This record gives sequence, structure tokens and C-alpha cells, in this order.
Amino acid sequence: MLSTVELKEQVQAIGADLVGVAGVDSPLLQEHGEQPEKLLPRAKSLISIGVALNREAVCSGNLMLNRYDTMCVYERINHVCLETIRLLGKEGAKAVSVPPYLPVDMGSEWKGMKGEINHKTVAAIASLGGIGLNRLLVTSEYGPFVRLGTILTDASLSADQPLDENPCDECQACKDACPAEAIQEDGTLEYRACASYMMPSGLPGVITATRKLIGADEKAVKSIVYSPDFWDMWQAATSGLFYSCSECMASCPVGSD
Ligand code: B12
Repeated sequence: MLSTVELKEQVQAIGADLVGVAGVDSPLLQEHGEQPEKLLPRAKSLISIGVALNREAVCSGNLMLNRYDTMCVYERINHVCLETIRLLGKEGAKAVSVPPYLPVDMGSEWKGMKGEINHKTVAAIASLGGIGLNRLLVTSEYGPFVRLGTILTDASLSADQPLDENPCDECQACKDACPAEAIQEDGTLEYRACASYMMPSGLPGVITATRKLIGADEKAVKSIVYSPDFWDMWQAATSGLFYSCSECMASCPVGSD
């Protein structure tokens, strides 16, 4: 079996910008309700992967550049995860990767607001960064401008330790910048306020448009289905990317120098 150092080097060579390892026995995982063994029985390690976003694209104020950059980064995460699983397989280890964002369980309790594994929690335990006031993983290298993936494996890898110091110094820039006023003083996030503002072309938008269409007359139907909002919903559904806001990320000064 490859050593943990060799594995990390190879995962970086495949395309990850940041790689860390958490052990399934980490008390922090249990404390935050993560149950990797439900996804891979006999899982021993979680490999956290970070791929950097292009800060210029995210901060450009141009939604198309921002969304396209995110699409490319997710493609890279998918590639890194798939290749890492193959690499582990060649070494005789079993592994699965957790979707970076979709599909997500749309069921009863959380209604799409919780992943099979919380990538931020795993990344914080695996030393990639700290959880910021913006509720995102904030890294020293890239600030929050990083998307995450997680691979579970039954390989025994040596675990990293969480950072001693959180790169987020709670400067409040994200809280002040959030147009939905979703970031609270105590560091909690009003999920629904964020989601409704951030995803007008995602499910919240689809639900609103559907409700308006029910019982609408011909003129109203036309004004809805020929509106730019409706067409952006089509674009989001076909491209798979529906985010319309990244202010909590764009406003963060960490990692900008
Ligand atoms: C559901 C979801 C959302 C929901 C809910 C947001 C949320 N805070 O979870 C909505 C739709 C609102 C949303 C919005 C956004 N999202 Co989102 N989302 C997810 C998803 C699919 C699941 C997250 C989840 O399970 N949340 C459950 C709740 C309970 O967890 P939580 O709020 O994070 O709180 C836990 C941790 O913070 C932890 N914790 C707190 N402090 C500490 C300290 C330590 C040391 C540890 C170990 C843990 C810990 O404890 C809390 C309770 O368990 C993940 C992908 C994934 N599978 O992880 C992406 C993900 C979190 N989203 C991401 C992004 C980028 C965004 C947006 C910026 C949208 C955009 N433009 O891209 C906004 C940012 C909103 C914000 N400021 O948080 C990235 C975050 C990358 C990063 N650098 O952190 C992720 C990881 C996707 C990815 N693959 O990169 N998202």
C-alpha cells in the first residue's frame, strides 16, 4: 500500500490543490453527527480534497464567469475523486466518493439542506482550514475560494490534525456583504434565507413559478414562461449550475495576497 505521503502526492498530481486525511475514529466527526461507516462499512479514513476556484471569476460580478468557473472546478473534483478511487483500488483498498453537491437527499427532514457527508466538517478535521464566520471552510492558501470533495476508504492512512488557528479572524466582511442577511452574529446561517436568495433559478424558483402557473390565464402564463427568470431556470437545469450569489465568499479577504 502507498504511504499517506505518497498517496497525497499522487492525488495532488491528479489535480487536487489541497489534500488532507481524517480518521473515522475522530471524536470531532461523531460530535458533528457524521456517520461515514453508514456509507462504507469498515471505512477507516476520509480523504478531503480541495480544488481552488478562480478568485477573479468569483469576484468578477459576472454570473456567467462565476458559474462557469464553478462548473469547471466541480468537473475537476469529480475527476480527482474517480481517479483516486481507481488508485486506491489498484492498491487493494475499497473507496467511495461523496457527491460534491448534487445529488443530495431531498427527503423529509432536511429537504436538500444536508449532504451524505459534510465536506466542510471533514476538511476542517483533515487540516485543510477552519470553519469561518461565513460558515464556509476558510483555508490559509485560498481563503474560502475552494470547492471540496470527500473520499471514504477502508485504507488505514495517517490522519492530519485540525489547524490550531482558524484562518478566519471574523472580520465581519461576509456578514455585512450577505444580501440575504443570512449570516448571524453567532456564526449560524439562516439556510432558507440564503437558499431562496441564492437559487432563484434552482428549486425555490421552480416552486415559485409552478405555483404562479397554476390557474393562471393565457396572458399571465406567457409573461412567466417568456421571462428571463424562467429561461435561466432552463439554463440552470441543463447546465447543472444554479447559484446566483457568492457574496459570502467574494467578500472574504483571506488568502488574497
Ligand atoms: C446543503 C448545502 C447548502 C445549503 C445549506 C448551507 C450550509 N451551511 O450547509 C445552502 C443552499 C444554503 C448552501 C449555500 C451555499 N453553499 Co452549499 N452546500 C450544501 C451541501 C450540499 C451540504 C452541506 C450540509 O450538509 N450542511 C448541513 C449543515 C448542518 O451543516 P453546516 O451549516 O455546515 O454546519 C456544520 C459545520 O459547519 C460544523 N462545524 C461548525 N464549526 C465547526 C468547527 C469544526 C472544527 C468542525 C470539525 C466542524 C464545524 O458543524 C455544523 C453542524 O454539523 C454542501 C456539500 C456537502 N455535501 O458538504 C455544499 C457546500 C457546503 N456549499 C458550498 C458553497 C460554496 C455554497 C455557497 C457559497 C453557494 C455558492 N455560490 O456556491 C453558499 C454559501 C452559504 C454559506 N455561507 O454557508 C461549498 C462550500 C465550500 C467551502 N469553501 O466551504 C460546499 C462544501 C460544496 C462543495 N463541494 O464545495 N449550501
